[in-house]
Amino acid sequence: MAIIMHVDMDSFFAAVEQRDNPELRGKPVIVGGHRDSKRGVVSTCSYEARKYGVHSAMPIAQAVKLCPHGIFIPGNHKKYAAVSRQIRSVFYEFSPVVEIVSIDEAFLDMTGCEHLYESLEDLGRAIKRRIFETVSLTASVGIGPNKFVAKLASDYRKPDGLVVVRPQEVWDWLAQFPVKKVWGIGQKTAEVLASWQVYTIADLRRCSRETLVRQFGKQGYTLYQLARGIDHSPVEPEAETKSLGRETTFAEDIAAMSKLRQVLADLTAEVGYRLRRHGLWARTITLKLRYDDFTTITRSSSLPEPVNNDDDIFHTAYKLLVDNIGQRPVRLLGVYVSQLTGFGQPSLFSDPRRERLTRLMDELNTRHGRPVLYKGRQLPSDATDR
Ligand code: TTP
Ligand code: MG
Repeated sequence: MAIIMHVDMDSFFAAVEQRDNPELRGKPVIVGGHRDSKRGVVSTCSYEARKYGVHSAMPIAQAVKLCPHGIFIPGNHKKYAAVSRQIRSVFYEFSPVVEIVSIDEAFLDMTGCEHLYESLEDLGRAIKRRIFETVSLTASVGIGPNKFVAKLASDYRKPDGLVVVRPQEVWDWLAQFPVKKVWGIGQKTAEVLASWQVYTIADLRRCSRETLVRQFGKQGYTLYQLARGIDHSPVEPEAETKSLGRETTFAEDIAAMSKLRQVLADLTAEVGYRLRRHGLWARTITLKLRYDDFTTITRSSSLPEPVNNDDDIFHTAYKLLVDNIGQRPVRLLGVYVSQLTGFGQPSLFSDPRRERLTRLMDELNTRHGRPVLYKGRQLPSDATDR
């Protein structure tokens, strides 16, 4: 039986601020912008601020209304990234199989290591203690037979929580949760389920597999399994990433090169961002094309040096596109990168300003949890006239 641990830091950015400024401790601290910031959004806030209804992704202006006496801080992403690296090094003390999910969160596959600890509770206490010794911050830990259960468990007693769910407890424990907590259930799916009077995981178990598949397709089957606590998804360690990529199927086939170029720019921006987030460089760029008659081709180009800059990936992929497009409309376009290494360097010829710009874009996009800055080539070609 697998043993999966999920670790998630408590109110991460805000906790770092409270750690470094003792006068902020016990106070409602809101990170994301100054209180007069017109366009800022809340990155996170201390648990003291959550009592007032403030939460991540809320406009700062709204947070000011809910919590007028809050302490508003723009935040220091560089510092949080440095703390994140320290926490990661603790994860690797416990297991080599670590999947970094975000700046403050990871899954650790602990299968086979349980005998090193008196109990699973002991294991959880040990990692919490090591994290606290290393960065003086609290984390919440969930331990269960799979990723889905472990993640719910770490969230269950936040902050400073430790929850162990044993295989024989999974069925009863899961029943209470609202369906929104199930991976892949967003607003839309939740609305369909609500129209069936399905609100909790216990309710969801009353839906037959056939009903769920008919309504939601392949995802319906996943829901059926997750409702029963079944999740075989592996913990995917960083170093084993062999390739990554992104593809998109168009609602209508596209023939216009200008439109394909723009889509390609979007795809490469996302692939580049993911590469850099994982600290990886790629030697090989692959373009995938599916034509209107469903013939699919992939064409690759290997570079003399590993790259992870959007521009390098884009120019290589764009050349492949130009060389292979032919006359037929395109149904699917994809970009993949492979031959990944954990180290590389900006090429000798690259412009340091470009590297700085990339870092700035990544930082902003990470802070907002979605792309907020674009390159010109990602805009529709008619938008450049406006
Ligand atoms: P989370 O783990 O989602 O939140 P948290 O650690 O602040 O609080 P919790 O105790 O509930 O885990 O995200 C980690 C950090 O990522 C968070 O401190 C700030 C950043 N973040 C954003 O910048 N924007 C967002 O919308 C979210 C959700 C997080
Ligand atoms: Mg967190």
